[in-house]
Amino acid sequence: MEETELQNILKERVHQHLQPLFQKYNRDFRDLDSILKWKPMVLLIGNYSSGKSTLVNELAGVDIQRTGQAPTDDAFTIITSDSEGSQDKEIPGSTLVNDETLPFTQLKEHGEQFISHFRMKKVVNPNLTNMAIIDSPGMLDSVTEKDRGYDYMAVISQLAKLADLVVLMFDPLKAGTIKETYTAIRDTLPESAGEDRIVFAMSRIDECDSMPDLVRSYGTLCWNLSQMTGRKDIPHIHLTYAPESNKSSMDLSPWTGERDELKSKILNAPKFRVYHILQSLDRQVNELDLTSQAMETFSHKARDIGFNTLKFGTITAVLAFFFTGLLAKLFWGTPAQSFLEALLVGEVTPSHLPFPIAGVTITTLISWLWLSKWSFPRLLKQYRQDPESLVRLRNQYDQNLWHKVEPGVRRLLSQSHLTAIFGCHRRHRQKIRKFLENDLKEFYNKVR
Ligand SMILES: Nc1nc2c(ncn2[C@@H]2O[C@H](COP(=O)(O)OP(=O)(O)OP(=O)(O)O)[C@@H](O)[C@H]2O)c(=O)[nH]1
Ligand SMILES: [Mg+2]
Repeated sequence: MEETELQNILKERVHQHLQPLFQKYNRDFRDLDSILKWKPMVLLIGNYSSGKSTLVNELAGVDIQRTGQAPTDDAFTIITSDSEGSQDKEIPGSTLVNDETLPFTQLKEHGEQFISHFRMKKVVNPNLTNMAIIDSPGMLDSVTEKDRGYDYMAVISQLAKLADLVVLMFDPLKAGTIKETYTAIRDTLPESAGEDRIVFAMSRIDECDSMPDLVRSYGTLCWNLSQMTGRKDIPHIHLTYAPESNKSSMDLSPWTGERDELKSKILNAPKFRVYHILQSLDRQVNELDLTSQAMETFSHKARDIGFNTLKFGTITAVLAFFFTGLLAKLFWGTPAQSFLEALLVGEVTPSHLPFPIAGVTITTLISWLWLSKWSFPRLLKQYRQDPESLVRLRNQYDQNLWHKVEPGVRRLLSQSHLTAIFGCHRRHRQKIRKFLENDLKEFYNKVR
């Protein structure tokens, strides 16, 4: 089955079965919704002047992006082609963030400054009909978020979540020493893109004077990467150069294939699309499952205390019905004949009923107050302080998921009322489990 067809089926199922449950548990559906929309994407990020736009132009087949030494481009540009073959069409950020059919509506929150640095350019290129490449402003050392006027790292993070492949580009002159690159690798990317979706490249290797110079640059980048990622193994770094800019006197033939390999990885990104959606779904639906598990346990505990109060309340109400009149007679001498005495001699009249009815009303009221003002609030307080005891965390994966969902569960608990007793979380949870165990597996098998 074709990827686009699979994506459409997935989209329909997710909207039909999961969206209402995301809403029910107050979970943000927008990330999932965004990646189900539109076409596959590749995000190009990295140091300024590392050759991102040069690579984009090569892939697009036209010089659509401005290139130059020094930080050249300060915009996020989506390059794509459409089936109508519209060319040289530039769509401004304000249109992109307001178009519900595109996955960029969430970016609106970054404000005017960002929107004016966001655009889409259409080219005519069959390779880009079913995908888009996002060229980004180069990472710098000196700017602060304030200088850019928007939260650059947050934008990178959101785009990396959407992208099926993130290409991180370096160059030999600044082999990983840029502050923003450091932040991206250390904090931003691990949150938004799995390791398997990140590709590392060092371009402009033709600018190395000699082989020892290249080896030194490569070594520096490896060292810096290991410091930033905390990984012991060094990921594959594509050493590449733009053939038309080649200034080297060295023999670069051993690396001629690397640029082709990088380009083919980028152009093959649509193949990872469904897998990327499934990975996101897997994580988010498991988070939803953990949330519903916590709420199911809470409802269960609330039902337990509700049931106990009902049991105790019923017994005391029955006792109160028979004995209130007798007790009143013993303590206050009224009524002259209690309901129980009248019952034993078989002479019950309506005049014997006020005391039993009063007894039942008072015990019912006390039971209700006990439940609503004491035992339920106490239960709520206990789990608000320790929501983790509502779930069973079997392994590190569950622990990580819990870390993400805990604030949401706390919020749900703080909005909980006595009606939690009637919560039908078990049914919701069954639906979620069914999606994880049947639908998701079925799709994984299809893309395998
Ligand atoms: N020698 C050489 N020059 C290159 C190579 N790739 C790009 N350049 C040149 O390096 C300069 C920077 O390239 P860009 O493609 O503009 O780099 P960028 O990463 O898009 O830069 P910003 O948009 O400013 O972040 C340009 O003058 C390119 O012509 C290469 O492989 N070798
Ligand atoms: Mg550029």
